[in-house]
Amino acid sequence: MDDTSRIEKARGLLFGLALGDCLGAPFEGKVGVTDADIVAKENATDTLPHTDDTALALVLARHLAQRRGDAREPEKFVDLDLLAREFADTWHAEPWRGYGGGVTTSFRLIVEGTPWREAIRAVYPEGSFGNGGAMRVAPVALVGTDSGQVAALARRSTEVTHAHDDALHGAVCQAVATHVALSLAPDEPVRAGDFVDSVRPAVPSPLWQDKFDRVVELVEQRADPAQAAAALGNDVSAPGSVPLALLSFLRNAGDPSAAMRFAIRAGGDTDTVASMAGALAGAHSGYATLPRQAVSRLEAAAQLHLYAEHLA
Ligand code: R7I
Ligand code: MG
Ligand code: MG
Repeated sequence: MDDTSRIEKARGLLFGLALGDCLGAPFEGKVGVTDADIVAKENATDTLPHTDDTALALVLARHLAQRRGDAREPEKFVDLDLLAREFADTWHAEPWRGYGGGVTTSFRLIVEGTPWREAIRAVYPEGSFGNGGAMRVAPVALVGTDSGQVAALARRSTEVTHAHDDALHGAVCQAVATHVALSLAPDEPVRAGDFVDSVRPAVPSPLWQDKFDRVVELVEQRADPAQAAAALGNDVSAPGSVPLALLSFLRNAGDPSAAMRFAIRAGGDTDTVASMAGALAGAHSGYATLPRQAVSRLEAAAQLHLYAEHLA
């Protein structure tokens, strides 16, 4: 891959992540959303404000852009104590961005001085299985050079807030899938079965393997958003949202806007599912394929450009 296409794909990944979040947020919990409702948001003229998903993805992108050490040494590249503090400080500065209930308590405790390992088990003693690790993880796909490195970075970036295995599996799934999407040429047809087979070894859990089987079946059946949500879930848990994002991308490969609309029409946790689908689709198809009118209105457009160049 040459430098131009690398930057184009890095921008696609980060802007896709933010755009899905911004377009999805107004539709959270709404039923009967149509393509036309979403296109109207794409074509409006006002600024597109983001939620916690983009806010924390920007923190992770900045952390990775500092390039402590080398991606082959994930323990240096992601500094757990520092990253926990950076996430908590970002929540503290703007707590109104729509954070989950569990992380809100952990972040408050961390800001007050509780060690993060203790703080993240205050609400859920087994650790949160929320999708908060997966929603922000995609930038690690830009710095890891193979699936193993990407998975290790994904786990480290997640474990400072989410200790539950399913939250970690969700983040690894989203990160490795994003890495695979980056590796495919934009004009190359995406075969769902092959794509999923590239992700499977990184997520060795029966629950997740079953979800992968269903994703491939739903692509073959040309499932609509309602069928997809019924089969895979559309909630704030990692297993109930990451597979739906993967399907939204695979059902609409080559068309990021369609992937995000599919995710939003599936309902439930629309900002997060559309954001994860947007990151996958943008990483595959590149920045130029995102709706121009909408990306220019993203609240964080300047930072997204900066980190895309740093991380590409
Ligand atoms: O995972 P997290 O950061 O939430 C991300 C979601 C995204 O949709 C964002 O857009 C934002 O809206 O929130 O935050 P957590 O608080 O760790 O988890 C989110 C939710 O998952 C919690 O508020 C709970 O409803 C649920 N949850 C659990 N419920 C019961 N038992 C997570 N873990 C558990 C659990 O162990
Ligand atoms: Mg959100
Ligand atoms: Mg959400």
